[in-house]
Amino acid sequence: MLKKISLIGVPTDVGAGHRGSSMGPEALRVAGITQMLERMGLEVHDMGNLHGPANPFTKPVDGYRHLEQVIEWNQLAHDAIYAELKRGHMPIMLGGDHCLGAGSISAVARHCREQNKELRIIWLDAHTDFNTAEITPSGNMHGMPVACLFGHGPKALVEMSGHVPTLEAKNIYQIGIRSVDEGEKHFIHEAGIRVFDMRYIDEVGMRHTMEKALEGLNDNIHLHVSFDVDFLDPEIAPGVGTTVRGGPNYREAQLCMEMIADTGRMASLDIVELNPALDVRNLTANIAVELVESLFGKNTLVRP
Ligand code: 6HN
Ligand code: MN
Ligand code: MN
Ligand code: MN
Repeated sequence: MLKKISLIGVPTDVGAGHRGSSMGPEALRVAGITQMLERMGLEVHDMGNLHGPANPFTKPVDGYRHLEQVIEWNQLAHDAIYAELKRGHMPIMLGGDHCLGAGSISAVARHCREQNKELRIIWLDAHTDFNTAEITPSGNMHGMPVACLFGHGPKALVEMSGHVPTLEAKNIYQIGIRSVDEGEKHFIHEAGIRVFDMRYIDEVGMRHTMEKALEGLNDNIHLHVSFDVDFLDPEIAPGVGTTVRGGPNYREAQLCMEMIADTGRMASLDIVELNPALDVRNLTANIAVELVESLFGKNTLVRP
């Protein structure tokens, strides 16, 4: 079966503390994401970029920076991704900062509800993104999408999927975590989210970690991958706004992607937080494209 892919560029950095992830979609195109997917035998529809409000680059108000713009961009992303799912395409969101995870996953959840499918999110990130206006250290809304999806946050985001909460603990696995804010720690624990942090990966390895995160997948589960590029160790991926040392190295990241590919079940994908303004000769964009190639099964061989 020929899989039809829709690339949706969402060029904004309204949720971040640094300017520049608005250039992410173009950097991924320059790194050859379309040609790579075509080489994999996929039919690629590049839908171009969405158009939304500019970044006013103002200070947080009541715990939220750029709330209005964040809502607008998320609604645009939600609508575009939902439309692609509805016509049977696999959407790949080219971000943009990770605040867009709220809109993207809301669209996927809406679609799953209509199709009577279960949803499983693999959240690849250095951060848990579980802040709220009350506990955020920065006011930056790219640190809040998971909390919004769990029903904690501004009404427009919390309700975007048409069902509150959009996600429950059983729907999400977080992998690669190594930076959790004080308030987030308690909150994550209370919510019961399975967090496979770097300590866990150090102790049991990426293989065992991914076996756990992918166990029990079946025909009735829609697998969504939310790939925050700061998941990767900054030595291989410096082009992000919020680098945290001690992430997966190149091979660990490849193994993670390859094991997802082996399931054959990925049905939607976000690539977020790539910041070309902080990158070196588009290195991080190129690495991201290589990893996405593995997510689509590049290295799948018949094994002995
Ligand atoms: N991201 N936890 C920090 C904050 O400001 O809330 C960093 C969030 C980073 C978010 O990388 O998607
Ligand atoms: Mn930042
Ligand atoms: Mn993130
Ligand atoms: Mn992150």
